[in-house]
Amino acid sequence: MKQDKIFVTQPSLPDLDEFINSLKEIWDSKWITNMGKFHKEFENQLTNYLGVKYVSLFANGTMALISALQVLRITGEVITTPYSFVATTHALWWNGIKPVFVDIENGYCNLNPEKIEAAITPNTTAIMPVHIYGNPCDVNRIQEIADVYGLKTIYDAAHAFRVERDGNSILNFGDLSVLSFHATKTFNTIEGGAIVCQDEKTKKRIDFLKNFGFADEVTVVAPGINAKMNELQAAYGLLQLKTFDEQIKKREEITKVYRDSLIGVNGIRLLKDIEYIKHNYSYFPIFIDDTIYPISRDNLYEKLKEKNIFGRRYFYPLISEFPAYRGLASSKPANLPVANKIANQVLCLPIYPDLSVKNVLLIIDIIKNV
Ligand code: T4K
Repeated sequence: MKQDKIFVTQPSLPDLDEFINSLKEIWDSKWITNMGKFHKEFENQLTNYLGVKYVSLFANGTMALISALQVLRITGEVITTPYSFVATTHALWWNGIKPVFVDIENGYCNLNPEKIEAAITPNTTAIMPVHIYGNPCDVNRIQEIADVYGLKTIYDAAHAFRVERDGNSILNFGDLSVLSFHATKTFNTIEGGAIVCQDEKTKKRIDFLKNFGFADEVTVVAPGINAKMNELQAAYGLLQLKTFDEQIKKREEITKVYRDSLIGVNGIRLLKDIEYIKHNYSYFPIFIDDTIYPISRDNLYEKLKEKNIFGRRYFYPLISEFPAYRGLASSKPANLPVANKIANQVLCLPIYPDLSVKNVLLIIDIIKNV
């Protein structure tokens, strides 16, 4: 009998009866969007849960990224990573900003701070790194560079929900951090996102911008957009918060099984575990060196697929390889040797709270016995 399909991820959903109760309340009130009761409550609870100063909810992560650049009036050129989901760079393009790709470091696949300065020009206004797979960037070094050159820092923290460094939320670094609550993320509100900021004035500007620029009924202070999270998403998110710690525990258990079994397998590299990081175990990437491992990354990807196991090559191809961006000088493979190597080696294995250990062991068995 063929194995049921196992995808790279599967969303955890809140208890249906509890959600129906919330829906009944929304139905009775007839207040379904525009910063209602659930929106306010979800923002408050998230702010506490994440240990941050201000949270502003969005309809999705991409609208939050696009808006974050507007909030800080970023223009010209922005230094960013080619090793991410396309939305990171698309957000720049939608703002008429030129992305300047800088290579990543081998250890955690994050933007390499040592390569940033060489890419700065008089047009550079900001750095937009990504905490890829939820592993924190070198935030201190990046901030040092930003301070010297007078640049803003906007973190794409789509993967970094609840990640902490030395007991402090990683979202507290940089000018702004942007979260995604898409169905495929560790924390989901079906679609959804948020901007985390550090002061009240900025929070106000974010809230104006996500609501057409309205400051009150008759005052529009900026050319804003409609990027609000609705009441159904917010009610769903509130319920998710109740079970999130449990969900993370299950992810941690799965990570441990993968790590214990795959560490030391010839030709497979895992990301290093760091003690002072509180992880969210959002992804489990492995990196295949096919000069040592018996088959190529793509062959392993196909072999798993034959067995109904759908890993994903996040993040291949590099963003810099897509038609919209490949003509840029910074997209040249010679400028991005590490990113090119990693993109050709990576395979993200299935990980989600309801994935059984039996199925994890099955995946491991296939990988070890190709
Ligand atoms: N920045 C970064 C660094 C990001 O990773 C993302 C999103 C963003 C920004 C933008 O945030 P949002 O605007 O999306 O909030 C997925 C997601 O669509 C995308 O949100 C995510 N990154 C990216 C890494 O992955 P796909 O094209 O791989 O998704 P899809 O539909 O193939 O789903 C993957 C697997 O998940 C499926 O094979 C099965 C499972 N799945 C998916 C959905 C949608 C389910 O079981 N249920 C579902 O409802 O992009």
